[in-house]
Amino acid sequence: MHSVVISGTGLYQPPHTISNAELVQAFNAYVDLQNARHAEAIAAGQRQPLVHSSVEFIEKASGIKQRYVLEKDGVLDPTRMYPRFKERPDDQISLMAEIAVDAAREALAAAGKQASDIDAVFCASANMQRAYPAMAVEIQQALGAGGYGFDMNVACSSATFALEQAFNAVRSGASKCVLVINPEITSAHLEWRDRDCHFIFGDVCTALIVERADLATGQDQWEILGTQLATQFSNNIRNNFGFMNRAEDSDPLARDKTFRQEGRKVFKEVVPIAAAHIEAHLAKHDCQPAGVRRYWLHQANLGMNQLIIKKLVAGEAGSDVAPLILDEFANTASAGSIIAFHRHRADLAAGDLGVICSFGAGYSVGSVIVKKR
Ligand code: CO8
Repeated sequence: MHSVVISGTGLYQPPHTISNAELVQAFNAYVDLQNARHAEAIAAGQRQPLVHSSVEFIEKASGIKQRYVLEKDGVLDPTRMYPRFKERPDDQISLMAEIAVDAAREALAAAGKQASDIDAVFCASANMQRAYPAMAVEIQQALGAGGYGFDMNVACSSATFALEQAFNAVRSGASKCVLVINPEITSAHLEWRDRDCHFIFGDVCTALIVERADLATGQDQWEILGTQLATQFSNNIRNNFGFMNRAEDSDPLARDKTFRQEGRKVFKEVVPIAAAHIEAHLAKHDCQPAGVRRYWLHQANLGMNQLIIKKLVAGEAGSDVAPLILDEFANTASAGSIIAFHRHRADLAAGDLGVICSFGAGYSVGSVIVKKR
């Protein structure tokens, strides 16, 4: 078995931000339009009026202050409330692959590697732009990488689940250098007209280079000590969009064809699952939670991360031990813990231990224990 390192990371950050104030203004304008349109039915008691959103609620309930998006005008148009992307011809690179190539180039440069050094590409993300050809194969071709590629989806845990596949491929000798890439265009599958969740997500792409330690030449290397994945079925986070919709004669714009969740239940059920998962994984490596220098947690909700860190080390999220990026990026599905790792690791010293952990729909939880070399 070979030792395996993460030797480079990359981040594609979309060009537009939407502040909570902008988001709430657009949402409330949509609510007013809808209520005016259905005024008679509302007055007759046949329909409930829609209710305004508020910046105070969003910041208190989630910790999110803004999000990056690839397209802003469509989202903020109260007569539309979703992004406006142009359909691309088959001979043009897809939007998912385009942002992936950008993040991948940064990760390659950080690792001191050429695209031709890559012999596997795992495109792991909460939603895929199309069924086939795989985005991973498109990214492989656009970069000029070798080997093979495939797409995989485990919702918010896609990145950690892909890291385990990369770890296994490299340590077994099947691959030398794997690109794990997480293009998350959440704006296209968020229901921006739903007050309960319209503030939750943002767009981004992260990239990781996972390679054999004896072949790594980059300045910043993180040995992967172990990975642990778990799933447990739950309907509390769900999206019924899929290739069967047409054959089922279902409405492609129906509410269940975009992200929906029972946020309170998710919060309550996932926090103990994630904390116990991390603790058990560390125990397998004879480590105590307090011996971990940094936790790069999934970035869905400030309160969830506070509770997990309190359970693990009696500490606080948003501190040195568990940095937050969700205030700036919102929930970026599988990319959140990787953005935290990308942004907040330069100050750690050789020998320091860290844990990357994701949790989300499925339910799914994935943890990766790393040591700075
Ligand atoms: N403005 C003002 N008030 C509001 C708003 C709003 N926007 N929304 C709700 N309220 C009100 C409610 O009406 C309610 O009022 P009342 O008490 O009078 O009934 C009150 O605020 C409280 O509402 P909630 O109980 O819903 O609020 P919470 O405190 O639970 O906070 C959260 C809501 C922030 C959603 C919280 O529950 C949470 O973050 N839960 C965890 C969510 C989570 O981590 N989900 C993970 C899903 S991500 C994943 O796995 C990937 C999926 C694939 C990606 C898809 C991309 C699109």
